[in-house]
Amino acid sequence: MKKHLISLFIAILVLEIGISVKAKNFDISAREESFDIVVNSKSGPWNPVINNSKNYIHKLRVKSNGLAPPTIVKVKSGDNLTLAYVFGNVYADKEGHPERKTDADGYPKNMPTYAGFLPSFYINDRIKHMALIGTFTNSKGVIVGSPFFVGNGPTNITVPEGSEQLQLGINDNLFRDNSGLFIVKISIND
Ligand SMILES: [Ca+2]
Repeated sequence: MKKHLISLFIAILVLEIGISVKAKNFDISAREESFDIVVNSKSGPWNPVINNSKNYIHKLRVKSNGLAPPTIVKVKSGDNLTLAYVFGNVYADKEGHPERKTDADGYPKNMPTYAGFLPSFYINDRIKHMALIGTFTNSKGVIVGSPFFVGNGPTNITVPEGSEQLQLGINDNLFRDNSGLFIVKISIND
């Protein structure tokens, strides 16, 4: 319970002081058993410039898109991770509108999206809008293996060879109108 209160405090802090659009880097080299991280609704799951073959930002919307970097967690290949949604909601647009609110599984029905591909286009088109997505990358942010659906989880996954980062973000393609965040628990070698 105490941990959840701390997470809630962090979430409120992030919302209040507006640092939410900045990348947050978490170093788990201390090998803690588990910890909670924040994934902001404006974070894409990978950098679409570095990974241009998996671009999800329409070329006419690059400058005004509002895309923020993913939440980045340093990892070690061979580690077994469990990712689980703890709490929080995000809105694709229209903040506060009940139909635009979802947890990390994404919208329960197909809702209209804006021009361009969603990140899920490169994984599985059935992944829902605003769902939580993960990918492993090398130290420069180049995708290793395939990005994957995380959702509410829990999702178990082994860090593949050659990857040094887990990146987490949202399945959307226009980020400036998003709001909210997810708190996600990461357990390592549990
Ligand atoms: Ca949006």
